[in-house]
Amino acid sequence: MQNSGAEPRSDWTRAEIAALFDLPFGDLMFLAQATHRAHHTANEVQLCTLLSIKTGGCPEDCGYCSQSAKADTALKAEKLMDVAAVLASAAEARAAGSQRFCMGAAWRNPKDRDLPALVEMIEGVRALGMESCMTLGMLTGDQARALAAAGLDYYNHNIDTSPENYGNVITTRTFQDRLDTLEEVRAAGINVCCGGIVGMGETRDDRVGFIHALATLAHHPESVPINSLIPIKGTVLGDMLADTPLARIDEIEFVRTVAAARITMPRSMVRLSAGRESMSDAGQALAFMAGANSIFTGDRLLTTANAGDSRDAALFGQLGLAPLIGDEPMRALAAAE
Ligand code: SAM
Ligand code: DTB
Ligand code: SF4
Repeated sequence: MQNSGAEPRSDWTRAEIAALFDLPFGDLMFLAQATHRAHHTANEVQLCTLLSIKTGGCPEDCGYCSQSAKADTALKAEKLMDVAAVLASAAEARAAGSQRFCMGAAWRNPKDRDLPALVEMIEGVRALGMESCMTLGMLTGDQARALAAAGLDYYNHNIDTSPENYGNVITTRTFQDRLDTLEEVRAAGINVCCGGIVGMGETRDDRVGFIHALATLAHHPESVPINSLIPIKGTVLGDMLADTPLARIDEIEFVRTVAAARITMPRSMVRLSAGRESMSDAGQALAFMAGANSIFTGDRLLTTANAGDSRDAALFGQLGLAPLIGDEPMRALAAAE
């Protein structure tokens, strides 16, 4: 196992990752916990909050997403929110203890004319003492540099699944398009948040390929969100899984994926992301034991319900988990209050 001083490996083979998935569950959890404790403070979980700053009407055809114009959902397309409303929502999230504010837009890519408002949002979130994160679709190098200059801390851009399965989920862009934007984000000096979804009817081998693609990036993403598909009526995958409920992923297999992310990307924050609302408390507890150390808080994700603060507070109490207070400015703010 790697110790916290060594550079994390980027030379994982698919066979090695498949072997992790194949371990007896107890052995996999033991390895994941040991890795977790060598690199992170045990029992601390980072709290992040999401806001959809531009909802619906997206030209991409991601099979899981309620916001695709191709999905037959009741969601109506909205315009980019006002800066003041976004910052009011960020202040609320901060008051509820959240450390990071993640702003998501249903775009294939932002237009340059949107940048001034996005810059104000980033500056405003940072002025509240929170980390800023955005997910806006594909970026050009110039756009990434403009967001970096505004102080954007993280950019979320998921690879979602294995390279082989990508075309079964999304046809309006390629896996390589995703990697290109990730490179622009990294080159601009913004921290990378990149993960994906399990439970889309993919194979175990696809889950291995998904973790392999992340763990072999030259520089591991600082944040790795692992989403469990929320099957939304009117989306391709939501409707497909409604017809074949047995295709839904079981919690143990989900937890194996979290553990594989933890072991192969030891320094990254692994986020137990979408899907917590329908997960059992025991399933979430196993995911934390497998090395997940970040969640989305609050009642909503982007367009769907989240577990909610009161259920989370009860679970944290039951499991002895505490919110992670991240960097020095956040610690100073917390101490001053
Ligand atoms: N439009 C931007 C993009 O796709 O890069 C950002 C927003 S998009 C909603 C962010 C991520 O949310 C997706 O990459 C996917 O991993 C996750 N997501 C979207 N719908 C989901 C669902 N129904 N269940 C689980 N995860 C979902
Ligand atoms: C990520 O990996 N998960 C978040 C965030 N990045 C942007 C989004 C989850 C969305 C779940 C479905 C919805 O609420 O529309
Ligand atoms: Fe658009 Fe993002 Fe939804 Fe895909 S996941 S349809 S890019 S909002």
